Amino acid sequence: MTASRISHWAQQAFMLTSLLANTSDFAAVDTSRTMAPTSITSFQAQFTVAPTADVGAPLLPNIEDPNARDAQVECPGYLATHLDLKDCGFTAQLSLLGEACDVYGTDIQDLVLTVEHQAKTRLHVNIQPSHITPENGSWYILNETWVPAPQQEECLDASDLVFSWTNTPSFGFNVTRTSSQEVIFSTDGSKLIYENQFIEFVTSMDEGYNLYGLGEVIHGLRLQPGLTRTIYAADAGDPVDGNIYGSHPFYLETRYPRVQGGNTGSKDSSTSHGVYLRNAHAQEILMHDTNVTWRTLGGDIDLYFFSGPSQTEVTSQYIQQIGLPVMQQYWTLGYHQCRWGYENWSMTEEVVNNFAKFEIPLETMWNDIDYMKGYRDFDNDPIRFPYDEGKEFLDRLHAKGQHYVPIIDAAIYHPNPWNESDAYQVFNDGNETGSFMLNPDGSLYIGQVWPGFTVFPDWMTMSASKWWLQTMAAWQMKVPFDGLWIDMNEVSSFCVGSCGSKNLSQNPVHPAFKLPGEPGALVFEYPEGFNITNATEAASAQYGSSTQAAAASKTAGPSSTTTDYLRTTPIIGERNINQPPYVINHVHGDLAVHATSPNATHHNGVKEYDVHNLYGHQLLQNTYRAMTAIMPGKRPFIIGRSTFAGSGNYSGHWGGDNFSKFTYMYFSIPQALSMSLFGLPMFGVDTCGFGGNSDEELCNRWMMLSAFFPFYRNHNVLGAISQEPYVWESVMEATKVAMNIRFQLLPYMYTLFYHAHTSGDTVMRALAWEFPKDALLADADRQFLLGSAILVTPVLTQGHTTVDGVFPGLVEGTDVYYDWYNQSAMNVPKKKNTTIEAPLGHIPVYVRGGNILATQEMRMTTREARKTDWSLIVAMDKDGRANGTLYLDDGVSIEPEATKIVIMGGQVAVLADQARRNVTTLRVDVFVDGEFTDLDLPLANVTVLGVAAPPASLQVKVDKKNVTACVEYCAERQRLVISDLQQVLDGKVWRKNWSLTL
Ligand code: MIG
Repeated sequence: MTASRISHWAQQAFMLTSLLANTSDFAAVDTSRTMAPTSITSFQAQFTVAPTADVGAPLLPNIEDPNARDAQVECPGYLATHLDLKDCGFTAQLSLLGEACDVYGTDIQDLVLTVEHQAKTRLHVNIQPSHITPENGSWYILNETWVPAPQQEECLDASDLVFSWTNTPSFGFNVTRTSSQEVIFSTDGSKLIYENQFIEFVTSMDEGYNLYGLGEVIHGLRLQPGLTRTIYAADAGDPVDGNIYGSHPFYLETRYPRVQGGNTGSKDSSTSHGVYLRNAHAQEILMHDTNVTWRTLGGDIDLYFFSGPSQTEVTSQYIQQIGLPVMQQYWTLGYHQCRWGYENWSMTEEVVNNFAKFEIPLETMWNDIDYMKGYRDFDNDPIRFPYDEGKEFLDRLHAKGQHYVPIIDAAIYHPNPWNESDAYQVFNDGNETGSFMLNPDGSLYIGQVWPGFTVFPDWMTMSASKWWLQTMAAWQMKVPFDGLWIDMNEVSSFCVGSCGSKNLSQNPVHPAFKLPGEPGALVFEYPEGFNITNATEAASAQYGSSTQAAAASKTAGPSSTTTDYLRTTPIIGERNINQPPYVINHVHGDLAVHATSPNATHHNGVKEYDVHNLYGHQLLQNTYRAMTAIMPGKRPFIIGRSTFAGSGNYSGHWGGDNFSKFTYMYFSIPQALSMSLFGLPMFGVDTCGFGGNSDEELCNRWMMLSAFFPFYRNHNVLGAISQEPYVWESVMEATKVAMNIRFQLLPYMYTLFYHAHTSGDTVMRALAWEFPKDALLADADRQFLLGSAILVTPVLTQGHTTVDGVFPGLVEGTDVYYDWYNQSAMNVPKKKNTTIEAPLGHIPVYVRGGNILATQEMRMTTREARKTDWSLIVAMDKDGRANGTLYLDDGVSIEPEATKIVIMGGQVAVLADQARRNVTTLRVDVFVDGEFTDLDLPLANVTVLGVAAPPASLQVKVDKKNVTACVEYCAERQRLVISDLQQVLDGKVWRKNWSLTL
């Protein structure tokens, strides 16, 4: 494995993960502790696929191969000639500067370089073969239909990014940001390698560089030298540092000014830029101490540079090009309950009822693959999830303002042609319309997933889109869902190649591994420290763990010294797409393992090899289109697993199969912050953990932490002990405390989504992005901000009752913070890192001075919460000022009939009264723009934080007229509360502009 800074515990987690991966995606069940019965669907009489079906060729990843050829040493590089000036840039020819090296493919003699100054802050550099013909044709150049290409905008003389190049010793180029006189990208002194199955370019970096992005990966926010980022969509249960579900070939680099004697307290901001390689092939980015080496297995070099110069600007420049995040419906910000193992309608409804009984808000109930008949999409199990019973349940759910989201898998069951009772109309419809992927010989590509042997929709045909829409629309009539959860879209297949082609008579087959809960399945682990916090339970669980360890060591495989690895020698002019000569460090080894194989063929002739990373994205696009047709005018709510650059334009995302470990609770923060960079703000992870059993302490901490993530869902693997928030009393109490804050912040979160949706702002933010001068925050990822106003500092370690955190700008005197709970300003600590009391059940949350939050109250659903009175929290900055924005609309429509933007400003001033005592005057101004009126509810109270002296008068005035209200000043907390305001403004707070003075 690649060395990384992530310490000991993370590496252990990785070992755990890879061991579990050997037994499929999840661990197994200790039946003695199972609270939720496992799925009833029986496989007993079925044919079980041999485990060898999912074993590929033995391959040694290139980065671990001591004998790997080094293209930089062996290859000649290129020479640029025939410069041709264009309106906003130029083109040139690149020709091979010597004999071909053909290291991992066939060298291309002639290339075309195109440079375009697309906008003041964006430069486009493209290199591709000069002749692309079907004969030499190994290039799949990414089609703009699938992934939009940023376009030429204004043609400016003075662009911020300048391209320069050299031919000595071979072609290399620099990108310089003129405003800061910085070279932000430089391939100078390295060689360009361009082969049919291997492209390499190298950019030099300053030591200690700060690089972010290049997802999807389970890693700290800042990526360190030594790490190799492999990008190849994989159904893999969150292995640390490995390639997982999504593909985001984009990075943000931040440079801090060098200051004598340390970096903190610089007067100057850091500068940041972004680099996007618009390429969907398997990629590997090697992070070395002083360079970053980028490799890809095909396509072209299609680079976009974003000049920033702040992190915030880079992100929005990038997100605006790949596609702005979809606006979410308001209710999607409510709480979601899910698990694998809610095995029938009544069990599902019982969970809903439990939430009501324990008075815990529940917005949305989810079902996993349990609801399906034999794991077939769009087909409910007639006994456990019949349609009529479901309709009645969903009617009751909807009447209470709650929602329903079921799972949909990517693969479609292929019925057994020799068994009439196995018929499956969804398959027939898709098959008749040519909607499924093929083998190179034109026959159906048949892999294997949960239902047995399956086919895979071909998103490169229009017929698949149509079939998907019609099938989904028909099913929605039977199961009136409100959103969809898209799983397995990497696209996952449990066997190598078209393994079902000759075996359909065996269908439905059982997967090669045991499902959790089946006899012989492995035993679940517990979170770190479980043996301390749950001594009795731990003793009885111990037998299980040792069984698991024994089983795991058996599956660990032969040691690397004895393995004969397959090495592919490139054949000139030919591509070997099944075994490419360059071996990426793929978590599943062979590209064909646990996914459709690279030779799976689309109806337009394109091979999966060239578009594998797009499969998930295209499925999300098609689901979005289908949902807009089924529910016209409504914003589709989709949570998808495999994503590509731009998927946020259609969908949200969850973190995939994490584990019930404190380690994974920590990783949820950097994963979320990376998703912010990728334009996927609707993100959250399986709260309390997916794989393994959770426990009271972990679930308590996690339910509180996730309350501050945009997507808030508790989800659990089949067979693990229950982990709904009411399972443990302390977890329930903690959940309510955190939810109470979340509900108050919902209007603020929704407003953040509006800004994300309209201008590419982020919702969850890294500290570094809000405080760009402070180099010490470059890798801060154990805390985060929600927008610019809310700082969250969670406990992420087992057994701890305090947490060390920073209050950026507090020591420096630029910022103030107010404790959410007692509303007092934080004292300035002696050192930056402050130890904060955080017993179980408490999550430290702060309001950053300078912000005004418009809040509402907690109710059991967002529908009810939206009917509650408004309040303002006015948190003053060090100069006694604050401001804020509120966005309002119907919370549902893609194009709302009316919207409203409220701008709020506040100010306090301290002056001496006649008795020479210090007194405060207050002014709050509200400006209203827009016609939306549905939420014209009363203002209840205004809480002003950071008021150093008592008010000069107790007479509140609104628009200069005296009004009746209560005024309370608490000197101890420096807090002023104006309450009982319901009668003022005719009880309609956002109807028109107003100002309040005191
Ligand atoms: O291979 O549908 O990530 O959330 O519970 C496992 C069953 C399939 C993987 C998803 C997980 C879901 C599970 N699925």
